Amino acid sequence: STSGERTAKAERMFELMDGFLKNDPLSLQKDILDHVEYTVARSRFSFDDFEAYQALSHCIRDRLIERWHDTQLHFKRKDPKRVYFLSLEYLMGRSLSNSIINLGIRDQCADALSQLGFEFEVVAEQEGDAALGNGGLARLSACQMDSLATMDFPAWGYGLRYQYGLFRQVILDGFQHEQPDYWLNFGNPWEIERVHVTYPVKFYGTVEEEILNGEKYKIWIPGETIEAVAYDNPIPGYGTRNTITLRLWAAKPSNQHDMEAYNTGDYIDAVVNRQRAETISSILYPDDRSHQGKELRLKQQYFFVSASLQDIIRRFKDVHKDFNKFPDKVALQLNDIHPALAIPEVMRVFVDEEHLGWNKAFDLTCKIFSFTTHTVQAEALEKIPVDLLESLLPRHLQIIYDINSYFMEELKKRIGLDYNRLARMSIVEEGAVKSIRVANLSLFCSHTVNGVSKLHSELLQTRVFKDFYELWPEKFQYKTNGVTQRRWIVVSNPNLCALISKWLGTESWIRDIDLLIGLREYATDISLHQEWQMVRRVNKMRLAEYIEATSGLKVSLDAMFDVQIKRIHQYKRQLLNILGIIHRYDCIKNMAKDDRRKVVPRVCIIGGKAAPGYEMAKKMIKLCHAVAEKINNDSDVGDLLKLVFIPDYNVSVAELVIPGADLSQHISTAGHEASGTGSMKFLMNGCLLLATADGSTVEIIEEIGEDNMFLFGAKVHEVPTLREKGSTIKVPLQFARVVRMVRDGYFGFQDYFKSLCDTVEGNSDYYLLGADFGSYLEAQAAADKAFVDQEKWTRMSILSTAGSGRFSSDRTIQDYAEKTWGIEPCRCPL
Ligand code: F58
Repeated sequence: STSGERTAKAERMFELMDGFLKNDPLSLQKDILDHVEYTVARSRFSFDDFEAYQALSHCIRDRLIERWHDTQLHFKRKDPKRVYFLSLEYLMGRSLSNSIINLGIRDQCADALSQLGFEFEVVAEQEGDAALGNGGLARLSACQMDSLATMDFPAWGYGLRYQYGLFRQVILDGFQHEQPDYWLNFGNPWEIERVHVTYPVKFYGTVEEEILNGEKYKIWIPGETIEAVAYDNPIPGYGTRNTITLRLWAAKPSNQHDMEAYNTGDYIDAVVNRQRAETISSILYPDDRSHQGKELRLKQQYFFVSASLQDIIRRFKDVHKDFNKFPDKVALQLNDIHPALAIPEVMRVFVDEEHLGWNKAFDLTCKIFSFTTHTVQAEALEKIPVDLLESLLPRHLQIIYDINSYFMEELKKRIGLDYNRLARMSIVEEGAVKSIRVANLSLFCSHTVNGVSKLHSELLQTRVFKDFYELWPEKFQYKTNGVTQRRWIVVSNPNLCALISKWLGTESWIRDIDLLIGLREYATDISLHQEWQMVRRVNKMRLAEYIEATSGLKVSLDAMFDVQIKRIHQYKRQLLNILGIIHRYDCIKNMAKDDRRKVVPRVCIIGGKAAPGYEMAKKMIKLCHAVAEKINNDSDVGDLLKLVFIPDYNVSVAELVIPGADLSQHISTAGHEASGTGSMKFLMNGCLLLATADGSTVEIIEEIGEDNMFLFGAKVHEVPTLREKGSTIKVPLQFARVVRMVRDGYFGFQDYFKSLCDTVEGNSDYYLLGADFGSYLEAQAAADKAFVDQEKWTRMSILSTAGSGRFSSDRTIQDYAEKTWGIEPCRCPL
């Protein structure tokens, strides 16, 4: 069309546009009712809470889309350097409340609903969790997306759109059972399907050579092609118009028809085969330890990496003619080593498709990648069997070999012919099963490797990646994790949020967390104390109601609510907690009746999922139930001690439990928790911590001081010596006694618990439960003592919140932006 026609068309478009969607309660009501009729297809005269949730979500979605379009257009015009965050896991939880709060229209929505006869909280409860991840790493990604949007960074998240999220945990007779989480059953208003944003992803096949203009090139002739379809999830920032994209890929059968199959007449088989393609993005692996050598897992990794890179390179090429500026425009962040196939894939595209030549391609590659590791366990570092890689991605294996030869040459220049060390550092591991060490590949090809806490980084430098650190110390950084205060205070603890804003005289801390420190000034103010206690009690009430609804158990609000919620792991030592509870029970039983009056009442709350194949973790869950059964039904004990296992722990459950906790436990054996982020959420909410000096706790101590928490246990440097001592360590008598109670069948299931008891006795006590038991009990006693003094407890609680600013993901992201990615804010004008 001519330019005159185009202008006329644009003018007409403007005429037809009503302006932006309005956010006053009346406009919202109209929009909700429209969505009830036209999206949900119900009558505006009769719809229920769930339908109200659907309609409201669509209203919010419309508003998100407006801002998202503006933001994307703004980024396009400005063409800033962008960060692309590659992660196989995101634990987003619910989106409605979070979006409404970030859009700044919480009160308007609540008003609109209430005039229609609905209650906001009840409507928000209708939403299910998006649980596309396992634990800490995945929730961290979600917090970081929120911070990236809020701080106006030009960022994209990429991941997989699993059809089955993390399994639902069902407890039957005290045992964990896993049920599939088919979370898309009721539709997902928070995603936008981009039917036209699709890329072919190839697998299998052979590598051949071709000659082009006298040069030899490798070409990969794939054996299978699967289509990746984009689903965009807009992520709104708080206090800004910026709304960024989390793009998740779903696998669909490719449109390239296999004529052969159709011609032979086996139509049904051909269609069924195509349908199988979808399995690639169907299931999240529920193991949060390691995944080794599974073909489907490898396919998932490559599928999402390949689609994301095609998308990223296409976006770059829309604007730039050659690749010289690639590192100035693109930062690729590998969230752990699971997306590390991005490295050989970028090399393949540069060398085989863009014909940049090996040296230039490698130079560019090394400038764009950074990675963050989330573990201390060397055994969690992924290895890919060469056989598997060779069949699935033959060209990538060649590229990795080429990178490794170059790496070995470089190494020899630095360290000479130290063959042991060369073998240790090599990307290719020889041995019974020849395999690729993904961590070594990532270390060599990334410009930066980050740990997730100061202590974690020290362990990486001195143990896990020592060889690499000695040669390339400049690559090593750390960014202590953080969590977003938007979700973990504003959404989940609205009363505390209002109280903080009242005393600080501003809501600015929601964007500028450093202001929280201002609460320190009022830590001894009696009127703040009263209001603080009131807020905490209301939260405890909410939690007590939930406990009663899920387990039938009535708990006293005067008791200390003592919580440990996280994935179940031996190193996280839920068993230490349970043995401590048995000890407490035993003490109460053996006390004279009169003395029982001195006991500080407790409600012990444990929650978490065990990986389906993790036997010891499953036994801990059963033990918790067996002990609870005994204690909760013992009339000698009454309200002095209760034990509750909260089933199906997830993000939404955490939002309810954390604000209601008085004390929370973070009790991993020192040197095992890379960071830990649960502790940060509790800290923000004024819950006191009972913890070992592990992961980020070390830095929490720096912020709030040892006096404001209950610290115990062996320090990192003491752990190796204690392990060497093994059974010669003097273990407290009480420890032997409680383990014996379990062994002797005091809680039933004697045979079943035997192997669990074996893991904590004598030389087998790898996680040092026995060695730490004495100081654990002392810390518990100190917590009891402090709890009786409510003034002291409240002061400690206020100081915890006041000191939590350093643990906001806003600070983490600011650090990444400056020190690792080299990106700057790009704020969309209002
Ligand atoms: C967790 N790792 C760390 N890994 O355990 C925790 O200390 C840290 O705070 C958190 O990351 C965030 O940095 C973690 O969650 C996994 O879930 C992996 C999933 C895939 C396989 C290997 C473990």
